[in-house]
Amino acid sequence: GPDDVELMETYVQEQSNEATEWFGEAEGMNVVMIALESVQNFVIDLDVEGEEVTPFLNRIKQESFYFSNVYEQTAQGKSSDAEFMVDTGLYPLDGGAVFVRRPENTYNGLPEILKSYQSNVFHGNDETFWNRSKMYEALGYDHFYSEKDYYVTEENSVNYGLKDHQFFEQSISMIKEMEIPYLAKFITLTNHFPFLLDDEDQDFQTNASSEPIVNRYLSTVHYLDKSLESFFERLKEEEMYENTIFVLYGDHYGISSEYENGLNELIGPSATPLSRMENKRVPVLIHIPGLKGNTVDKVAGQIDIRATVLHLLGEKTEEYMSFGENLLNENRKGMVVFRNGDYISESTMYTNGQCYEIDHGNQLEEEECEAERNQARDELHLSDLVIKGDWLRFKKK
Ligand code: GP9
Repeated sequence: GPDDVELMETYVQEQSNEATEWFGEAEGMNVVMIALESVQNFVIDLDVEGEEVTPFLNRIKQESFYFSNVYEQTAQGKSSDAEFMVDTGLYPLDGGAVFVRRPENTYNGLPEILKSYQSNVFHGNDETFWNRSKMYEALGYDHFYSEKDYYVTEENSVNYGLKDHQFFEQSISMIKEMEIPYLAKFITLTNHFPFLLDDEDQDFQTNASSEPIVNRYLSTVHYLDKSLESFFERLKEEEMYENTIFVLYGDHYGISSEYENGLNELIGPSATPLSRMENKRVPVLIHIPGLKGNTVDKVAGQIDIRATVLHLLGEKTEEYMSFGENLLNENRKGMVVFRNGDYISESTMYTNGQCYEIDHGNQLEEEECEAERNQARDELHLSDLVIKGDWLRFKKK
């Protein structure tokens, strides 16, 4: 009830929300969010047989805030869990997808916080996938452009649906319809397991790995990177690039542990608990035209994206319940909680029932991880209470 809400508020205020020189840097700007389907961080700056896998991302990160040490925290809801964290700053559920199980809740979603913004979502798959159309209403989105709003044919589709390049191209006229300022969220699709591409879209083929899935993954990541490049070019042509803050994030792994050996052939070294953990990293970039940005290497999670974006937009994050921290605050603690209760911090991590030190990778006594494990448990428990009890209905802003 309302008392519990107060408890949660106290918790939220304890999170570090210090001012930084970047507070309000993007105030009033349009927000373009792009979910990068299955993009893991290892592809960034990766060179395969003399060719960059993601030349566009590698270049744009030089003029962006690039968060190089962000761990994905999704659970069974995969892509939808990533969206959920970005929009609400809450953890996904431990079983099932929160998008499917809790579409009737009140959430202080990003679209609700950004009251003066028109907020639309763009995605080339069916609107019922992950129960998106229902959940977007709960999150406060004004409109959802899904498969039925695009021109989709056999030729311009692959795997789950509309090819990314077409998806972005056709979205241009839809963005033009939006009132300024807007929040436009794009969810890409082509780089999805089992990573299929038509011959005409192939311009990065490799046998660098003995695992075909890994090779195909590199091709579809490269295709996504190229689609992003054309999207940015088109936005510039249409004068929709300036005055916009771009938020790009990888949603979850593409190469599951099953294909890990094929991955290690490319990125080495042979699998250790830490390197296996590091495979959970996804790229997060925030690009504001004309701003240099910088690279932030401190440990972070997807749950922190929302607080960081709100900070740049000049919104005081401590007013909103969230488990995220502003990633631009150098004094933040830097700890990532995973849905199964594992965690990683700057100094230690807990995974597969073992506590480890980060610097040397050696195993530690259980107690060395106990304080953080308790914190992880508390955060997950509080987040579950908020969702399962629909607490935010008491706090509608
Ligand atoms: C489907 C797409 C993929 O529309 O977002 O979802 P995933 O399988 O990656 O969770």
